[in-house]
Amino acid sequence: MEFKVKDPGLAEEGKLKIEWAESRMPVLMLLQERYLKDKPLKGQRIAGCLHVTKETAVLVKTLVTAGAEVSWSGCNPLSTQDDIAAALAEDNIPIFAWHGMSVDEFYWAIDRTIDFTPTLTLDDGADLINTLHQKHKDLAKKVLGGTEETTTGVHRLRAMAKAGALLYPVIAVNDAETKWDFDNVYGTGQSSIDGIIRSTNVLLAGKSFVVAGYGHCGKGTALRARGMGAHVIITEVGPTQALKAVLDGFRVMPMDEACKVGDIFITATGMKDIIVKRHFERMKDGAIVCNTGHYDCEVNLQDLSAVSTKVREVRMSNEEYTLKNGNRIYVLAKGRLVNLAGAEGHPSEVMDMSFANQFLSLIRCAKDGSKLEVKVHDIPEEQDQELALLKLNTMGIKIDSLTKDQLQYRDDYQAGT
Ligand code: 3DD
Repeated sequence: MEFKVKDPGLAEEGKLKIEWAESRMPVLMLLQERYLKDKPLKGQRIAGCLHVTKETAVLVKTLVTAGAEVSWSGCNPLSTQDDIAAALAEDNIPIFAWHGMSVDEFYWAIDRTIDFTPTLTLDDGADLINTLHQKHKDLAKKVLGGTEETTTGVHRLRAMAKAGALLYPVIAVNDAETKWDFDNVYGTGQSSIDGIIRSTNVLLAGKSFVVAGYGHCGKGTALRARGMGAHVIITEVGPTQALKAVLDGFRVMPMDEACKVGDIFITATGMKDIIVKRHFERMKDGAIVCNTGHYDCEVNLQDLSAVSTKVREVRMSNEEYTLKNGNRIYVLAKGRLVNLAGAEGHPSEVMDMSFANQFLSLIRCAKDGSKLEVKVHDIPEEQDQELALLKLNTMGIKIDSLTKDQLQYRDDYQAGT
């Protein structure tokens, strides 16, 4: 079977959205052109496990343009845009992804991309790499290298490497500054609000908006919610993160207090059981609860079901739980990442740099994979600076540069007051 998507008839719609993304991803398009002739990925077979969105489609087309053969699955059962999947299938990409997959179907799709016997892997959350290592060790040993897109995935891979379980080198794309300091902050900030608004259309201004976790994603979401006039409350377990939130002007309190005052709750921690039974039982009637972390473990829906008498879908990606105490709580995107399961994910402009890092990292794996140490590698600092400069150029923004004299001064440790 060369592909499995929800409806191949959606391809035309998907193609238009992909064109839209291409027009707003100038860095990736520049790199596509730069490597068109040399085709550095020629002979490479790339298995990808990453949200199927219009931006991902541009990355897939870039990999193919650089000579790779590609097989693809989504990295979340609810984040696939079916029209994009149809467009990729029409472009003869072996893609196995549709919105609303079961967990079994999700792993069935990953297995299809492994059947493709990849030489490189591209992952978002490490489910592909983990499946390869758990179930196909023989194939994993033939992989030259891989890349990992997200914070949670990099954590998992660093733990695997520490346990000596990693079988090939992986590049932590998430840890590139031109990824985490843009995608995680500005991307998640905007796309999470987008997901909440598409699923509820509530007014954010004046609402008590509780953000669990003040990491890059939580910080970006808190900033955007404040910009929409919400009264933002932060919950945290990290003293320094909590202190930053206080000094950034946000109220900080434990979830046990925030649950009583919040109108809207969003988790962005990467940790499980952030909102649990005792919180649901003390929430206001009509509270809205969602998550923007990679996995759906942050909002404990088993706990919510245990204190509810009924559940019904009241609008797309929005389920109303009626509690035994008579209150109603609205859960968005079934507790999965609301920005992708409830909307279209981050805007193209910010995915432009995330995916430029993916592309350059896969080229590095193809070229040096066999020589790279089997561990989690960081992106070179020069790549970050080059991509940021490229991005500025595409925005028509010029910056200063140090003179020879200043460069000398910078490195002259004897220069004092
Ligand atoms: N992610 C968010 N928006 C996305 C989009 N438009 N296309 C593909 C993936 C997208 C997830 C990324 O933010 C990934 O970097 C992450 O999960 O950290």
